[in-house]
Amino acid sequence: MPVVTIARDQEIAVVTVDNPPVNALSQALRQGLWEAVATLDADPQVAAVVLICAGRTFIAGADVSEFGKPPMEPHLPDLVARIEGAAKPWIAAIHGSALGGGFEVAMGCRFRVALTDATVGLPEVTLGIVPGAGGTVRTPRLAGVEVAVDLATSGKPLSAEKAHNAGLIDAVAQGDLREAATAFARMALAKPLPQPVSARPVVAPGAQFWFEKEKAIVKAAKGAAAPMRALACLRYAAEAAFGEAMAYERETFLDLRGSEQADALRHVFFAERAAPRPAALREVEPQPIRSAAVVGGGTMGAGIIAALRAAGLPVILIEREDEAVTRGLANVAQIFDRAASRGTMSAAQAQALTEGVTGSTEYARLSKADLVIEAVFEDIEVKRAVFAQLGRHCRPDAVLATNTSYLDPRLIVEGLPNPERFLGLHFFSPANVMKLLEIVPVPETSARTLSTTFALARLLKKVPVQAGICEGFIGNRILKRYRAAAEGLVRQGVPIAEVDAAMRGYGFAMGPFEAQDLGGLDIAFLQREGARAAGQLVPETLGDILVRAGRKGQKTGGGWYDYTLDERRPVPSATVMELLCAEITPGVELAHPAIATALVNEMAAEGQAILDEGIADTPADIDLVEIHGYGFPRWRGGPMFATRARR
Ligand code: T1G
Repeated sequence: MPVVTIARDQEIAVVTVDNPPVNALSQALRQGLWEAVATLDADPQVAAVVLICAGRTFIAGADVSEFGKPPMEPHLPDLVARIEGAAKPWIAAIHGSALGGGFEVAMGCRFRVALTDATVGLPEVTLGIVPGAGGTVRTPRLAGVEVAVDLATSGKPLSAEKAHNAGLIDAVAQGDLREAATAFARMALAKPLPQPVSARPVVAPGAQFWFEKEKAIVKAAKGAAAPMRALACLRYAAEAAFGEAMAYERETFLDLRGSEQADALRHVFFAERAAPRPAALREVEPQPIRSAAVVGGGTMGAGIIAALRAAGLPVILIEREDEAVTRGLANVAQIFDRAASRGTMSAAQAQALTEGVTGSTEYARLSKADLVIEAVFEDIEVKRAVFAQLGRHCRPDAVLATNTSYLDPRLIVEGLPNPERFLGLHFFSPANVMKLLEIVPVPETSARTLSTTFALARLLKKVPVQAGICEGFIGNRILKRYRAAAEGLVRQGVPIAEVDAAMRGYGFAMGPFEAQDLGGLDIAFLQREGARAAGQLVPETLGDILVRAGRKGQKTGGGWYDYTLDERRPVPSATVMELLCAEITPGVELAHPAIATALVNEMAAEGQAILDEGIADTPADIDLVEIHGYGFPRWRGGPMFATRARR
């Protein structure tokens, strides 16, 4: 099957690209398009060319798997220039996503028509690179510098409607795209053609504009290099001639392509795409999930409900008493109301999502549910009582999951009829926002149940990682080691604020101590106290000393740091130093990079132990857990990737 085919609709030629799965710009595809330009230019019958794609999407970009190899002709910038310079105008007909090189090809076309549910964008910075075929040079000429800066430095795609308003596309179409684009072509031929994008003028903003963008981008990038490099390309594009700007962009692209950051981001790209479809489950058909229920309407339960609702599932909330039902429903409503007031959804959408949740105290209401997730208090007896009810009332094939983060799911499932339908589903707070989902099967869990929960993860747009059973599963087990190591540095005399600053410098949004102050020190404390009460030997941590002194974090006005009432800015605390002075032996002085290296090495060492014990399948799984559940900087690739040469 050739990747490029040509059909005719009278004077309009239709060039169809068919290179599954996402029509990535492989060498064969570039060659096919290269030849199509010559063929159609030479054909006197052809007045215009519609470029359309088969399958799920328009051209989704360069072929990421070719990035490690030497570039092969025809090079993409040359192909885009050739389409742009064709004797007949080309019209890009976009469905799915026109991303990166795909959008660059579309900008080589004289017009762009997109279906309503299509998106366009320049995601290169998310891969640690900049556009390599005119993205930063043509976008400002097409839609102005401001739009171009947002598109190329954020990497976020725009919906067809927004892209149309911004001037990135010429028309939004509904129904049959080929027909719409052909009709558009005929209409366009009746009028004088616009200039090719490269020939259009660009208005260069003043120095202040670039200064402000730089400031905002450095802050948002948290150490990622590509967004600033993209901004430099855009400035060049606004201030230099087209050809010079193209050369500068290409040079930047080739320089970044072989960088450590690009390597790390490609690793994450492929890990994220592999995670939702594990090879072992490829042949196992999931059960359909059309309705769900959540037991427990606290912060976690409400977040899970919000995630399920956002994926379109009707949800039943079960609580013990009527007041708790009311509180739980209010928690859910608040999540959607906040989203509406932030403008991420309309008030009508928020209302519809809220109304799709029904509350009840009757487990009998769950007789038809396809999936039930328990999110009640972390207490084994409370959880067992819930599953006793679920065992009585749910369909024998309904998937039943516990959202425990520390308890052993094997103890929770004891006595449940049809235990093959049971497993742990560990969401991360806030559950409607955080992408990580740890999937924790018990020995009885069937492949079908596992397959169904991976399908659920895809539906919820989560990043699923299967974890074996151990204390803390993958993520919290590494967190525990990370915190202990951070406390270890403090015991040796490294100031608390220096540890946090070092980890921020590494790319985390927060260091380990300020993060604990935000979340509260008491949860981990109570858990350690529980273990102590059960007779386990759990040494006193520095955090325990603070909690015993009433310092539980921001909510008590102080934890590792002091906080003033109206400010969340951490201030180093003399009280803390007094409380901890007996534990601290000053002496060690470490620069920020050395602190970060030491702590990341600890994370990776725990990750390696987790792999050795078979708790996680691959180093990439551990990297995904840290990136999507714990704020590990994506551009570092995760702790396993970042330390691969050292391990
Ligand atoms: N190259 C190679 N393989 C790709 C690919 C790509 N660009 N995009 C996706 N795949 C594979 C993916 O690994 C998976 O494989 C399958 O396609 C389906 O993907 C010069 C420098 C288009 C929105 O960053 O955002 O252009 O696991 O599961 O949910 O300036 O794929 O089946 O074997 O994600 O329907 C810029 C990335 C490149 C686009 C579709 N482009 N892709 O989502 O499917 S840089 C991107 C996506 C560039 C130029 C430069 C999504 C999608 P497998 P999927 P989906």
